[in-house]
Amino acid sequence: MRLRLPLLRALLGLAASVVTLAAAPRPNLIVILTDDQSCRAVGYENPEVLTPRIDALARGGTILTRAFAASPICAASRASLMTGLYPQQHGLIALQTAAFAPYRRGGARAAQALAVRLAEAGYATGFFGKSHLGVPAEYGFSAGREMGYDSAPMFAAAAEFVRAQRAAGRPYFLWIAPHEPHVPLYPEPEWLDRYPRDSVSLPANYRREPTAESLNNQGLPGERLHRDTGYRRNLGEVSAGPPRDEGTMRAFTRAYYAVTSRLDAEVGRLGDFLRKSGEIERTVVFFLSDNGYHLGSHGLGNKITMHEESVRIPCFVWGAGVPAGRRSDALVSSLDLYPTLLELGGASPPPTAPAGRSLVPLWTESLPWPRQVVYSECVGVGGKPGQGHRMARDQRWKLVLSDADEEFLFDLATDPHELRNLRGDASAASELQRLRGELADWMRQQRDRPYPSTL
Ligand SMILES: [Ca+2]
Repeated sequence: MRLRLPLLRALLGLAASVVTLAAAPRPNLIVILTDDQSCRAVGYENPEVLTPRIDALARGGTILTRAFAASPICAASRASLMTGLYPQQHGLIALQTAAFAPYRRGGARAAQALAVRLAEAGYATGFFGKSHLGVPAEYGFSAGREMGYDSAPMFAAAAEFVRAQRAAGRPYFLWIAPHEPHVPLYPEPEWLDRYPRDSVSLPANYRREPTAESLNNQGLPGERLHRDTGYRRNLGEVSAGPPRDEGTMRAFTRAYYAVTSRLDAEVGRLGDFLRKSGEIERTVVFFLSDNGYHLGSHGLGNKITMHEESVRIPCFVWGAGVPAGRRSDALVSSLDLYPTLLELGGASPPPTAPAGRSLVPLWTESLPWPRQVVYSECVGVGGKPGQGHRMARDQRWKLVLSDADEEFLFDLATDPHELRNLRGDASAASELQRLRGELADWMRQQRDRPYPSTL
């Protein structure tokens, strides 16, 4: 009998650890994904825009100041969030929603879908807002629906979903995707009036229209200068695309900020509910945008380019276990959301390894964040591969390669507005070589076209 005691103890110990694991609290997971929100449209980066509620939530958590979209275009970016893969891996390289079919119910890659993974891990799943990937129920969400431009009923339905899951005692994964501040911009007077006419400033790199460099090609042949003039339906018929004089650009930005403030009130209402109900103590909230927005920088509207204004996104994390009042300048990709949520939710690994890395160590460990270079791509605008740009960016330098075989190298420490291409500058030759190597390796992994040998 004595001989068996250690075995018994070991078994008891094992049983206890299994019980501990099973009882470990898993947080509820909420993602608030805004649409086309520039980093100029969060008050914690730009005091000119009034987002007091978003700012308060951000300061109550950890702000990720160097977060980048895997692709600065709506559907490709959203498909990356839902699959954990770069566009050239998942196949939805621009806006062609049909390319997401393999990730829908019955599709060959359906098990990769984020909501499917978390549902398998025991989470109730809910989706409220803009999908751009088809019906959310077909890619793993069991509650909610695609909803229109009015974010008030969207946030109300999301709060109702939270109440129902609380009552049922189930952990939940909630995705809220408001349309603001995507065009068309029609702010009500109560929001517009908060911004005195001509009060908004223009970016330091504002231009009336873009230069002809391929860097500023927004991807659609023949539409380089007028990518989104189809969106003249904004307040006062102001165009979202160039050319725009200073007055027009200010009027557009004013409307854009006003709808952002309207959204801010809804986000704040949800934040109040989570805090006052105590729900936030067992919930982690991620706030991010699917891409940035030009707002006249480089003479552009829209996004789609590898400029900072287009590819860098507002992003913060708030809630259970996340330190308050912190800013991190770690290089983060929107692709990191997927493995982060799987880790927090205790989900099993997906069929295809995610391209990002879990952000949890950013707030649980004091180790240095290992990523030295972050990548983004937008190579399929117009529905065809081979039109566009890809980027390798480290903490200081950015290299962009266009499909016209042009390279652009920026020193963000001395040129944060990306106005001087140092590609031919001898003093930056070693940086060019280094980032070329990084980008060429990454392009091989993505099965992108080969790095041009002539460069
Ligand atoms: Ca978008």
